[in-house]
Amino acid sequence: MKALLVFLALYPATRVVAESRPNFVIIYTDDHRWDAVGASRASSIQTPNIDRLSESGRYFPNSFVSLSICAPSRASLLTGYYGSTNGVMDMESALIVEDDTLAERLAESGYETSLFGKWHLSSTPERLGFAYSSYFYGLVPYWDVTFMRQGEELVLEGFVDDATTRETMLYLDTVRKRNKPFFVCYNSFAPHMDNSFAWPARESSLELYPKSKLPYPSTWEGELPGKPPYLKRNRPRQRALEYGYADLNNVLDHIQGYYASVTDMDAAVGELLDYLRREQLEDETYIILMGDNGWFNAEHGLTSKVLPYEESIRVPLIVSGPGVEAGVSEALALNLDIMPTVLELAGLPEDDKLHGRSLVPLLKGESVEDWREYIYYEAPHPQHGTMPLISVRTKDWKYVATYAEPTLENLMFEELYHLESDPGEWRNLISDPALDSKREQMVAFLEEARARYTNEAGLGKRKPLSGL
Ligand SMILES: [Ca+2]
Repeated sequence: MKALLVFLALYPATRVVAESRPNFVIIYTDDHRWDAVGASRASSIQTPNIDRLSESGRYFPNSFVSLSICAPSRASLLTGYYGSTNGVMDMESALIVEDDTLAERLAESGYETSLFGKWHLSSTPERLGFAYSSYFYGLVPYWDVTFMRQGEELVLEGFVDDATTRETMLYLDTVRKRNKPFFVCYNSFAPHMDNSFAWPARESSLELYPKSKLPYPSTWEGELPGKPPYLKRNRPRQRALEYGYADLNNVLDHIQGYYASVTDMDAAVGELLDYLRREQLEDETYIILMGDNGWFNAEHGLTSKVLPYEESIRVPLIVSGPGVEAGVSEALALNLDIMPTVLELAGLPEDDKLHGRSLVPLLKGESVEDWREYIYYEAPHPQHGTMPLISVRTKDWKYVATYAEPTLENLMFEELYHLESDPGEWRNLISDPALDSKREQMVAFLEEARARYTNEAGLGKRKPLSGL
């Protein structure tokens, strides 16, 4: 016994663990649509730094979020649950799960946990498991933003994502000397619109995208055939008209600003990637880059997000790190998969209540025969002018059900798209009698997902987290 005590004194548990456990850096980019990375080969966007990550890591071109808006997407990332279980289905709600967040589980097992940049939950980083944080809440300017660093306000000069990178590197300089593994959440702000609803990107980045050469969606005039009629008069379209989308020149201004802001964000991410390489942390660190939601750049004449179309719900996802086989995985991935993936890579217990699935076999380049056949998307609470809706998307098809009430009763409108032949979702095939069996299959998926992922499926007792 005495010998054991001496051993434990010499080798504290966290020290032993540190030598075998990897670090994590999650880069959660804001309003970053799937085709706004070079790896997508779907646009002329320039993201040379994120491209480096995709070349050395695994790129998931078919990645989605569970609800395409800031707070719910982040709540699902941190809890591993859909919003209808964790309670966050709009921008104001509080988390209601009592289960530990991803950050709490890692902190309890000896990880140094931290969060930098944008925060958009009604709690604080500290309360949800981040021991260190330097952040700002919600909507801010692009330049000279006031951060809250460990409870103290300070204005950080320059472009907001550059400031987030500097704060992250400052912290890593210190924490990596503690001989404990670290878990960093780096949340960009760009390419989210700034607090004046513009994209004040660097002039040098704007010049990369001359408007005369920018592609634009052929549906920018917003005729909305086959879409729920309410969309013509509600916010996603009305806001677009306020932005001047009746004039193509204004649409191009927005696409240019969005692209340039992505490039500015990419440069800030590149500084962080350079640091990790320079400090020889790459070989022991998993880097996971994902968008929190997408963004309509006038597709269907719309702006913003939440709606279940590709530009809104589909996001970039790239994972690099030890043992990750470089390449592309076509599997349908979700933001809900991040938590089980990190738990497995950190050697922590599997939690079969979580709604996502570990990507680890896919990261190794293995094929997984029983991988999910569809992703489920839910936006039951009206927000940003949307009606309650839920959707399922397989590799080739999408079905959308829009309802009159948040309880998802009184079905108002159905949509069915064949994504393989109609990736822009222009032709609603719901009335095609030849596709009745396809509709039935998609509705069956939808009902299966509702039963599995809503709170009625049973998480046991739930209560609001204290202090929210
Ligand atoms: Ca967002």
